[in-house]
Amino acid sequence: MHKNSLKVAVTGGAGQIAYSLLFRIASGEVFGKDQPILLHILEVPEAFGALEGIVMELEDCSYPLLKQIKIGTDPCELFEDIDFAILVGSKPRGPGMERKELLAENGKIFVTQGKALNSAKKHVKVFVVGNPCNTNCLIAMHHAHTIPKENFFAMTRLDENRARAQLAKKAHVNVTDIHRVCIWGNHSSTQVPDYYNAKINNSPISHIIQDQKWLKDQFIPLIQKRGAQVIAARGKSSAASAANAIIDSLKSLLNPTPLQDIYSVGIFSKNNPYGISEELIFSFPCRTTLQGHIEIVKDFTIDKELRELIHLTEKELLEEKHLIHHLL
Ligand code: NAX
Repeated sequence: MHKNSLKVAVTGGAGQIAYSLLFRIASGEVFGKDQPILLHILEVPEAFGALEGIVMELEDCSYPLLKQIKIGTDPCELFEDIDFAILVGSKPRGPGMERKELLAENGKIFVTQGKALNSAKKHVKVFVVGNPCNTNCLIAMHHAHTIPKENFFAMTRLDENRARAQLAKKAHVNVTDIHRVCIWGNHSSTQVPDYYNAKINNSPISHIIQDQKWLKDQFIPLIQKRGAQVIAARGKSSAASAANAIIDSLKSLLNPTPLQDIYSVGIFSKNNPYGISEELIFSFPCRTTLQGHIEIVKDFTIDKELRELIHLTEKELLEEKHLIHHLL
């Protein structure tokens, strides 16, 4: 039964991102209109009631490709034999909680889930969204001994999409005219949204956007602080745009990248061509080849200014790694 179905696990199923994400996955938007899907949704016991309501809604959509929904609280059970793991669930920062505590608390989740991933299919792709996503991804990767390290990814696509949108708005062009926008490093306020290498059609951004002051002084902090601005305005963190970025990321990982473009994703930094410390999950410009291989794009120019910014985000990731070293 369901022989050719894809098993897709999503954690944090009763959370706000999942509420936008699950329905789009079930509709066939990511894996194709002929691809049957089995959804495995993980939650903590306290949120199980709400999750049952979401399962009812998924059923009520009557999606032809959604063949089965399995819910549970045990990752070992839900990750068995899966093809994709989308790890969204994690704890929000509590009142007065220090970053170190948040890292340790969420880190523990990814130790357990990393170990549970050993029962997934060996080709499983693991996409981590729950924050701090780069370091959580590193922890999960470390504990999933049976899964190749290159199958682990952390999401920086929402930051890339934000950067594309703001550049398009400033240049009065469509977002589809903007290419090669990379987010380097950590999904945090030290991330480096790179306009130096970005293009509007085939021209460097700085040839089209004449306002150099805006590019230099406003664009980068605008993107770095966009998440905080959404929280300030909405009272909640980005959810629909985050789910949209997950969908975009999965499509990019699965399909050949157009020649003139790249996408940003946190990926294992071993043997990277930019001299970044190895053994991190670091966001680079990436592409998927025609053969389905995911590789770091090598031809980005890193001038002194960009190098300094990249160094700061790399330093932060090394500090995060140090703070959770007991979990590795
Ligand atoms: P919510 O708090 O709405 O949902 C999180 C859900 O995860 C809750 O239902 C909770 O019960 C569940 N959960 C907690 N521990 C779990 C565990 N061990 N196993 C399974 N489920 C568990 O948060 P939401 O807004 O959906 O955000 C989820 C995560 O995404 C957060 O960590 C958030 O910081 C992160 N984000 C990451 C982004 C990125 O670009 N990488 C952007 C959006 C978002 O901020």
